[in-house]
Amino acid sequence: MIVRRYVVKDMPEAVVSIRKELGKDAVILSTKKIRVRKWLGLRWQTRIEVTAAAGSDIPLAQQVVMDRRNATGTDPVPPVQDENTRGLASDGMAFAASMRQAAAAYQSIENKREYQNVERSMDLSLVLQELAALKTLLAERREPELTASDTEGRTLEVSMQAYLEEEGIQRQHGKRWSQMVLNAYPHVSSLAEALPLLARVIISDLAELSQPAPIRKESRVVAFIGPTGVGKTTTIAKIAALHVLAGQRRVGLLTTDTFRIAAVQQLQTYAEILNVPLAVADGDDEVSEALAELEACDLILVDTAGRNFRKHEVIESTRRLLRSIEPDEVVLVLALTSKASDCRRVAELCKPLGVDKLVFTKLDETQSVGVIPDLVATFETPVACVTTGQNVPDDIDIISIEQLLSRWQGGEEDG
Ligand SMILES: Nc1nc2c(ncn2[C@@H]2O[C@H](COP(=O)(O)OP(=O)(O)OP(=O)(O)O)[C@@H](O)[C@H]2O)c(=O)[nH]1
Ligand SMILES: [Mg+2]
Repeated sequence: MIVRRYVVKDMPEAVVSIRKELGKDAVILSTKKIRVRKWLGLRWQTRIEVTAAAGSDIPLAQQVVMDRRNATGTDPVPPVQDENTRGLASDGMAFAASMRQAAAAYQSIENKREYQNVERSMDLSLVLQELAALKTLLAERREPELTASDTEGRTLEVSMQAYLEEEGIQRQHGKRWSQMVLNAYPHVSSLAEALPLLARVIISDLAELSQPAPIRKESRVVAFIGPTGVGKTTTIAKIAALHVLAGQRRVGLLTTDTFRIAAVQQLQTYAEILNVPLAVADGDDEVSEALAELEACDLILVDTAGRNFRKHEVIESTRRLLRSIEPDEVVLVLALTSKASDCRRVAELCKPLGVDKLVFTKLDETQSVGVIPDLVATFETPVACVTTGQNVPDDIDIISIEQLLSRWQGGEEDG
């Protein structure tokens, strides 16, 4: 027989702990009110000390509660302090009431009622959490057909999915990729072991799309679109600088961002440093004229104003703008510091505009890279490059998803 002592605020709390630790057949042997010191010993608070037991060698719970006698005559339960238990378990009434309270709370979770709307004390919400955990535990135990290794596999699957979700990967992919690891590597037993395998299955699942897709040699006009402040202009400056340094192509810059004060100035500064021409188009109707100014260039990088693509009119005006630019490639720039769900939404809204490639900026400001394979898989769009800081032209990488996911193997450093 196992005997445990609990110091709790009320009986529902005790019932939850006892059930969790000693099982559903545990019995309460004694209860008594005690006073404990709180707040660095400055205040006293009343608590209930509950002694419970579990094991095959104890009699029925009710008997024990009602009699409050040692069950076997040999068990080590301390003697019940009658003067303190009065009004609690001595007549079983208060205990029964507490049990009903706990059962009602349990039931309310079971029925998935919106308990947020019901006014509850902090204590009760703690009990509810405990009960929910207990319920999950019991539900898992209720599946006799699961073998130990099945259970292990499920736990690992849950850990993998939780990890991927935390990384910014939506559930549908997380589930599929975790399952692929378990199927392909049935002997894997820990998350640490599973992470490189997850990276491996993601890369094989993405196939060609996992390779970096820099601007194609044949592309002459490349337009960059994206939400405000994600780093479009800075990325364009970095890409322009790389091509200028490579010396293979005559680079020109075109900006259509006349919305923001100093936007033209920003690109003008880079153009001057790189010694490349800059054309400005103030509206769709000026685009062809601006492109004509850059006739001598064989790579034209087009900067656009950061927009809120959640607005229908923004999607429409971007569509008109792109139609006038007639780009060979459209690159959607997203910042890794944005919420994964927001990136996903923008990609979803922009994909119909003909997005060919993705660029992810601000890798230096985050540890999470999961949104990259997530979006690549969802939109079947490869990654042109990632950027890793504010320095032009250094902070840019044309990198594969395999290299990006190597971070999951504990190789990455903070900051
Ligand atoms: N940490 C970090 N900051 C970056 C990166 N790329 C750009 N930035 C910074 O992000 C800020 C916005 O960059 P811009 O290039 O002006 O962004 P944008 O998308 O052109 O902005 P709008 O044109 O206003 O929509 C600047 O402070 C950049 O220095 C990056 O990879 N890492
Ligand atoms: Mg800009």
